[in-house]
Amino acid sequence: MERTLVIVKPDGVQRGLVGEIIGRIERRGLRLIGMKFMQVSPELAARHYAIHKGKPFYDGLISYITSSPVVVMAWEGPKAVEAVRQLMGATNPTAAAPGTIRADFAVEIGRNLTHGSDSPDNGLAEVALWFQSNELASWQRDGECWVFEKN
Ligand code: D4T
Repeated sequence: MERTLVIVKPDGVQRGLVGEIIGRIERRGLRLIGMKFMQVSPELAARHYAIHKGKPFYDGLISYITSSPVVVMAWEGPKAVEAVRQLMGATNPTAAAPGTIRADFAVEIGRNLTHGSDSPDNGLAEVALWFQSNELASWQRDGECWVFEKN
């Protein structure tokens, strides 16, 4: 069972795409275990994007993610990381496959609507960075056995 952190970034919230994005992940069959609506602090943004510090797009990335509220979620399931990355599409929306969130709703890499963890290890680390353990629910969706072979 993997965990992945998903962020509906400020453009997704401002453009009214929260329900659309959550709906696609929900319909895929993954299990939502945590969700909050929040304004991201510069400190949290810097920790989340620490790997990009020093890159030319870093300052723009920090001001974008802190510019307006986001919806942050933790999702769980077998291959959850890969499944969410596939739903989102490539980082650059014009390189994303048709039918993905970024191809369907975005055009610019700096306004690409969503974040999804890029590996199972980062999924665990990012969920731990953004959520306290008491903000995560341990539960099973009814009918999950029809999506997950083992749970
Ligand atoms: P996130 O982390 O937001 O899900 O994006 P990805 O995992 O798909 O892509 P990433 O870590 O390589 O980039 C993080 C974030 O930086 C923005 N970005 C990236 C940008 O504005 N210009 C760039 O040239 C790159 C590479 C977009 C996503």
